Parts: sequence; structure tokens; C-alpha cells
Amino acid sequence: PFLQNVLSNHQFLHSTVDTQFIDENQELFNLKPTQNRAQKLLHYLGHVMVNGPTTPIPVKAKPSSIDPVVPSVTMGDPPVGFRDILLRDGPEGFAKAVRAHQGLLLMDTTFRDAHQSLLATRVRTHDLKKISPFVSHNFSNLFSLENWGGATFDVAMRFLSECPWKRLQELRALIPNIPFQMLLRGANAVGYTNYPDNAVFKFCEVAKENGMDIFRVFDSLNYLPNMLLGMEAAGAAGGVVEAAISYTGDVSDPMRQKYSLDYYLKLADELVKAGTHILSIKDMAGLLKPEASKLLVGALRDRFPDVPIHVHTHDTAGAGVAAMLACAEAGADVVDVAVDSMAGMTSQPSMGAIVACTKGTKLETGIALDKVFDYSEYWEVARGLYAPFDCTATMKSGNADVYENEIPGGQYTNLHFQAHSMGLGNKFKEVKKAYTEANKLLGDLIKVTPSSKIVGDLAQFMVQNNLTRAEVEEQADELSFPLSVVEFLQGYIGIPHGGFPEPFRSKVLKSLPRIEGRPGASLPPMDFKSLEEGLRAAHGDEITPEDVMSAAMYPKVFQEFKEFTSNFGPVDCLSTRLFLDGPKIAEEFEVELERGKILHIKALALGDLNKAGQREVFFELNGQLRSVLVKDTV
Ligand code: 3PY
Ligand code: ZN
Repeated sequence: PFLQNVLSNHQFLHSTVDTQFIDENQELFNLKPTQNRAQKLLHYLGHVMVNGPTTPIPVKAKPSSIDPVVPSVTMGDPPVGFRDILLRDGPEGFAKAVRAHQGLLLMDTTFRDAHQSLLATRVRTHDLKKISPFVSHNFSNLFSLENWGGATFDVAMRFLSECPWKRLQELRALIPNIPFQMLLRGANAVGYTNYPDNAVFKFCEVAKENGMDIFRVFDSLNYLPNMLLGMEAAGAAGGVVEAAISYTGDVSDPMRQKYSLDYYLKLADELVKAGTHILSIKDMAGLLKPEASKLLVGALRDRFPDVPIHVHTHDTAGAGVAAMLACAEAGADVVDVAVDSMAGMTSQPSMGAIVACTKGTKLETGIALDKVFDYSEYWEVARGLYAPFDCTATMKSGNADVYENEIPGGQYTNLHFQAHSMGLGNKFKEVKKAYTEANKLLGDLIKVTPSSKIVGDLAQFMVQNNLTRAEVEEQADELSFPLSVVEFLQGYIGIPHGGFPEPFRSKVLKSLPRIEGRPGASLPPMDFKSLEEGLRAAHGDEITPEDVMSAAMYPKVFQEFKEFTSNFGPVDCLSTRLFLDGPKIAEEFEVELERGKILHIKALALGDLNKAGQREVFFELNGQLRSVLVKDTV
């Protein structure tokens, strides 16, 4: 790099060089590691060409070689949207405007829950960015775009080797007019376990600073103290607080008493009393039937005439559109949809269907159907790039058995993948049955991350050990349960509605300690200063406040992500096919490292295996021959 700096220096090129030259041109010593970015990316591409993808692949399928075409976008600023109202009037004014709005509002989940449910959360910032200007210009009347949080935070670092914060910043710059929405797991923030309170507060603060607007806050047990903590954190950050009641059971079934209409109304009372700006029903498994929608949303509408109601569902059984229309009829202000080609099955119901079905009615969405078609076409082709993660490789349809097993959308897909990869493809039914039994064993829980994982772990344990519910109950004091189950019973994630199952809990825990009350309340505050110092010592001075939060949430994942990028460079700049599959021999392509900084690369050849078990991979980089040595691990 020093030599390159010298060779491109103006004075060096245009005058006689004497010994003062170096002293006068201190910028020659500007040897930031970023100058190796190109070489690191070649190393990455070579690695993928020799060894295959660096991210785990659930299905044996190649990414499509067809790139999606971005529909054209008009020049100039995008139209004014709800975010302009939010910025002008604050969260309360925003909530009033939503409530006063005539017609049905939509949240688009395509950028988050849809791909979390269908494509193992693997959609990359690269493909989100490309379509963002189109969304900003043509979907300005969306209530919000859900594009962050939930599982996307850790998956970005863990499996995509990209920074979740950079995603947020880049999307914000491209979509200034539509509110961004994230999923916050209450006291678990974007993790799977309770964090100290100050970590949740700081997380929301940094998210808001980076452009997040609306925080959907839930707790996987609907445990009020955890929910209140998350709501306070989002509110203190200046965000719109959307408290979400996780829905399970069936309020239209008089036989299902544990999660009755009365249970939900009482919880809603508490959330409204705590000042939520918006009240949400989070139907993570898609259990809300049209009749139940009428009852639940109708009752909430009567009780809280001024509070906007926002409903989330999954289409696993196939009744999602019917349910969302029933919710809208009963007075919901906003419902969740995904664009058609990313909708259905374990994802959200179809945007196009809702837009078309409400056209010309009092629920008219104001969204142009032909723009939905263009948007859908982009995703239909983009989805092909993610073929190695697409649940439709093995799952061919939704299934109304979800009303029985109550498995949340994303987990339904994951369990299907797992059953399939273990050669238990035809055992999915058994896994689902075990899930139903495991849920009963644990006392019939609300099931959503992380409580859903606990039920899933117990179900797998039962399948692997060939145990029935009665056998597990009988042998509870002898069995060696998954850690997540034991910790749940200890109270690590909070207290379930109706309390812990007895005598099962006592038999499993014996003398193990039990946490009383809200778990986060007994955790010592996180020391951000020493965390930051440690990160600087390990990774250098370019550590940002966002990095500190990533490490606070996921220390090990962050560490591995930093190591990966210091070896392989900014892989987020690569197109998805190159990221997953590498180039073909003789393929020429461009990589934009940053605005205007473009690398021209051609893959030339793959060398033979040498004695050290390596292969040399040859490239042309900006017209110059380069090669990298890669260990062949296949
Ligand atoms: C998540 O927590 O990631 C969810 O999507 C829950 O539904
Ligand atoms: Zn969901």
C-alpha cells in the first residue's frame, strides 16, 4: 500500500523527487487496513470457489443465476409519508394520526418477518438496498416497514457476516419517509435471554439514533414486568411504543379457558395504562381465526376507542387474509402483510390480496396494485438467489395442524428443515405431535422466541429419547433435560401465566435455585466502559457505539464476525450469488466497496491441489493479475 500511495502521488508523478518528498507527504503513511479490502475479498471469493459457502445451507440448491431487475423509480424526493408526521408531531401525534386515518393501514414485513419465516432470515442488505428507493417512492402510505430486530440482528452477523447497524443506517438513508419498525423481545432485547436493564435501555437508544422509529415490544410469556421494562426502554429512547400481546389458544373456543378473551383484555388494560402508543396483537403462529378476530379486536376497539390497534399474524394454516380482513372490519387500524411473492405459508398474508380485497371499500389501503405487482416481481426473482434457504424446497404448503401444535411461523419452518435434514422428513408429524405434548407438559405456554425454543427443545428431546408425555412426567427427577428447559423452570425468562407446572418443576429442579420475579432485576448492570475498552484492545480504535451494542448482545458472535471480516473483508459488498457461490471461471464482475469505489474482477483459474493441501486461485483485479492460496477443506 505504501508503494501504491507513492506511485499515485501528485508530486511524485509531476516533479523531480528529492529526499524531502516523503516528509512533505505524510498521507503516504495513511496505511489503513481498508487498503487490503480488495485482496481480502479475493481471498473470500477464492475460499468459496474452493470450499463452498461459508454460511450453513439447509437445502441442497444453488442460488439462481438470474439477478432481479429493479423497477424504475421517478427522480426526486419520495412522497411525504407517516414518518414525516412522526418527526413533526412525535409518537403521540403519530398515534393520533394513525387512529384518525380513514381506511386500512398496512405494515410490510417483507424486509424482516417474511424472510425470517420463509428463507431462514438470510436476506442480505445488498438485496434490501436495491429495492429500497422503489419502496420509498411507491409505498409512502404504509404505516411502517418492518426491517429490523427479531432474529435478523444476530443472523446478520452470524450467517451473513454483515453488520446489522449498517443495514439500518443504509436503509434509513434510502427510505426517509416510511416509519421503520423493529421487533424487540422485551427484556431479551434482540437476544434469547434476559439482559441487564441498562443493556435494554442502551440498545433502544442506539437503535433510535440509527433511525429506528417503532418498537414492537413483546415478552415470550406475556410476563408483564418484562414487557413494561421493554416499553420503558423504547419510550425513553424516544421511540413509538407498540406493546404487543402474544396470542395463543382460541378465544372463539369456549373449551379453551386458559387464554380467554378476559385474559387478553386484562393484559391490554395494563399495557394501555402503562402508556403504550399503539396496542398490538402478535399472532406469531397464525392462530387468530376470523371469528376470534371479531371477538378480540371488537372487544379491544370498544374498550380503547382512542388507541390504534395493530395486528400481526402468520398464514401457516392459510386463513391469514380472512383473519386480517375480519380484524380490519372489527376496528383494527393496521394489519401486517408481506409482498405477494414473499407471503403465504409461514410468512404473513399477501399484500396484494389485502389491497385488492379492500379496493373500493371503506378499508381501501391507498396502495396501487400495479406497484405491488412490480414489487412482487422483484422479490420473486430475488428469492431465487436464496434457494439454498427456501423452505419451499421441502415444504409444499401451509397446514391447518398449526391450530393444534401452535408452532410460531419461523419455528415451524426451522423444525421442518431440521426434521428433513436429520433424515426424518416423514417424521415432521411426529415432531409436531411431540411439540404439542411438550407444551402441555410445560403447562400450556405462550410460545414465541424464546419460550417457543424451550418447547421445541423439549419436543426434540422427547422424539430423540422416544418418550411420551406421561413417561417424561413420571421420570422427571431422573431425566437429563435440555438446559433451556431447566433454566425456564428456574425462572430465567420470567413467570408464565398460571405459574410453573407442578409437580414437574419441583421434580426437575430439586434443590436448584429459583429466580423470584423479573429476572433482569437481579442482574448487575452491564459495564459499557470496560466492554468498549476490551473491544478496542481486541479490534482497534474503529469500534463504534453500535459495535459495543452488538458485543453486549452477542459477545461471541460479534467476536467471530470481526475475525471473519478482518480475514475476508466487507463481504456485504458482494452480490448474493457471489457471496454464496463465488464466481464462475472467466466471469467478470464489479464490486462497489463504497460509493464510486468500484473493483473490476475477473475469475481466471483454479489451481491444482498442492502438497500442503492448498489451491491457488487466480483473478484479475482492476486489470492486474492476483492470486490467493486457499486451503482445500472439502
Ligand atoms: C422473533 O422473536 O424473532 C419473532 O419473530 C417472534 O415471532
Ligand atoms: Zn411474526
